[in-house]
Amino acid sequence: IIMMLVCLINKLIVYKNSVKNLDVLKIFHYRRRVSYKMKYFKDIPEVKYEGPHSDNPFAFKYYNPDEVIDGKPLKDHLRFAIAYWHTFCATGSDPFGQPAINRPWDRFSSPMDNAKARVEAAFEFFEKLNVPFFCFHDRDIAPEGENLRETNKNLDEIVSMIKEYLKTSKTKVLWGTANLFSHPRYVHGAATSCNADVFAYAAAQVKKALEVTKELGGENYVFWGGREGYETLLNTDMELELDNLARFLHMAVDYAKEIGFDGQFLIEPKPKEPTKHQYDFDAAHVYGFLKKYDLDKYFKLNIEVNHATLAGHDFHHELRFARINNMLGSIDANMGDLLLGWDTDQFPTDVRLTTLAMYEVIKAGGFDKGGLNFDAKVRRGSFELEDLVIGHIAGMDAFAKGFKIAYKLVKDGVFDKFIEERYRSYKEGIGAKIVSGQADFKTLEEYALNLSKIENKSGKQELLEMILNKYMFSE
Ligand code: XLS
Ligand code: NI
Ligand code: NI
Repeated sequence: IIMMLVCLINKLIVYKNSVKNLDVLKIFHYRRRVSYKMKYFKDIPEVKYEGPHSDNPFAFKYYNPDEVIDGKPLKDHLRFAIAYWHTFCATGSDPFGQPAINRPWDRFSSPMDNAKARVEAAFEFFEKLNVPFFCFHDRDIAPEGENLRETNKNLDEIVSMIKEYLKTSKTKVLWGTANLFSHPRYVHGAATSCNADVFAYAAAQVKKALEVTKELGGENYVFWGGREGYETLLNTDMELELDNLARFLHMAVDYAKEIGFDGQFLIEPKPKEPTKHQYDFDAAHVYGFLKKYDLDKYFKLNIEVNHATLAGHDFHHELRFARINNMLGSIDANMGDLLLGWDTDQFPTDVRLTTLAMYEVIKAGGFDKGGLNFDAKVRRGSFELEDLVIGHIAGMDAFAKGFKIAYKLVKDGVFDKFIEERYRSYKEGIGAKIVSGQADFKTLEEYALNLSKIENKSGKQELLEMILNKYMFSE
């Protein structure tokens, strides 16, 4: 037996030396992984609903996925998704510090082996939390190769692995997207780059990402304009860049039609970061852009909390704008720190924020293809594996609670009744004429000249905030 062992080790050494870029240990790991399947979250129990009195950090307090509200289980109202990039790829590195978070699936020297391990970890995680969706960038799931051909090959390999998992998993794809911002080729942007070769490369990348999203059954496809913006107007042809961005999006729409991808296209506004000025500044900017270029019928918006606050808006404002223009597609659920001027992507735990957000979603008739994607990451200091689970539970609970409060607010017509009364002057008399288009400047002047007194009523902001608090804390 000893002789046989020595012989085997010798053979392995010879093999190791003969295969470039591979090491024996890696082969062992890979074999073991395929046949035994490593468990990354084995110390964490499956997360279940235990109710508001539970002290268990690994239990839902407010999110009971099967609780039926308005004829639909909560899980279908909320459509939670996990963001592959933050949860499985982020390492806690920031402009001041190195990676501080060690993820056990990053255990190989080859990026492709790590990508495979990440898929295993991801599906184990989805199951632990019983979450219905996930979202991904092409580069989160598979690494870049030496050239586009090799990169696409990497992607195909991982996509077929994910497809296998999807066959038995309860978790599906909410949306896919292409990372058009990390690689140095995108230094001046992608569709808005000054370099036509980069435009072409980005187009090829989105073409592939659309194919892959379709193959994985993705319900939406997101465009977040990673570096589509500028640092200084002194070197920027803004007009050409915006025209090119529109050309790019039209090509995406055409190609989706060609391959029969019927997912919803979404644009995710953000005002700044990484560039000084991002073209997709906020919901209103994007809406104007889409209208100008005849793209509005193909796109909806993916509104992110932290991006709204970076633009100087409440999240509530962005959602309201999207809703009244029939553009509310999906939500990137996170939260910023109002004292910081950047996209901190914290887990959303502020129930007032989630209440007002779900209020808009309910008023919009709920999600169609969209959902609540946790584009959120644990803090650099929260580096333990369990923090990932806890962060998601906290976010899911906050949105579930917010949904329930908002549902009551809508059902009781609390704000609707007030608003209706506030604008009553447009229901009759001169107001009705204004609204129906029967009035013009001359008739209005005649009316105003004969007005003896104008009476206004209080806007009652404090009262409404008091009522909102009552709904939030009365359960
Ligand atoms: C970055 C964005 C990004 C998009 C997907 O700020 O939020 O994560 O959601 O590309
Ligand atoms: Ni986002
Ligand atoms: Ni963001």
